[in-house]
Amino acid sequence: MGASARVRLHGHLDHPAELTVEDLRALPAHRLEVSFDCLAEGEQRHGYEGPALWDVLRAAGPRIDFTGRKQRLRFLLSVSGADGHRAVVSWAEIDPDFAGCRILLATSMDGAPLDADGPQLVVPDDRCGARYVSGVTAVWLGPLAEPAEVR
Ligand SMILES: Nc1nc2c(c(=O)[nH]1)N[C@H]1C(S)=C(S)[C@@H](COP(=O)(O)O)O[C@H]1N2
Ligand SMILES: [Mo]
Repeated sequence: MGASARVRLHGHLDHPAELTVEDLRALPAHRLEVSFDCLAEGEQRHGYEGPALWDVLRAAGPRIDFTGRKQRLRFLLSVSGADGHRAVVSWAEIDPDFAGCRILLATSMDGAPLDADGPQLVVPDDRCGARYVSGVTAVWLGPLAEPAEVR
């Protein structure tokens, strides 16, 4: 890993960007103490600090029609880690008009900065730790296409 990992924000955005962890610190930071269950390691407890994924995306200008409330419901985020681990978050999960979950892109874990490794997705409402994608390299925003009809 280099001295400063970068996160690529891409997809349906007016301002796609490549952000360092330091860039993420320009947004309002939240602190969360969380616990989650790992299938392999059992219960884990960590303290995270970083911006809300919602604020990161809003700053990148999502190409979503916000005039009504229905148009945004087909959008999702794909969050990728450096090792290929990947998880989907639906737009409605982070949108305050819907679930409004306080999902973060953490810039530090247990007080240790994540500049070299890249930020970590923090999903405090998840019981399981598998969506806590670490070493995030990319966040893609886009609509889910109409699922193919089952024949
Ligand atoms: N990039 C990446 N992130 C990942 C994983 C992974 O394999 N790759 N495993 C997940 C799983 S299964 C768990 S339980 C948590 C464990 O986080 P911790 O090791 O910081 O406690 O990380 C998650 N984040
Ligand atoms: Mo896990």
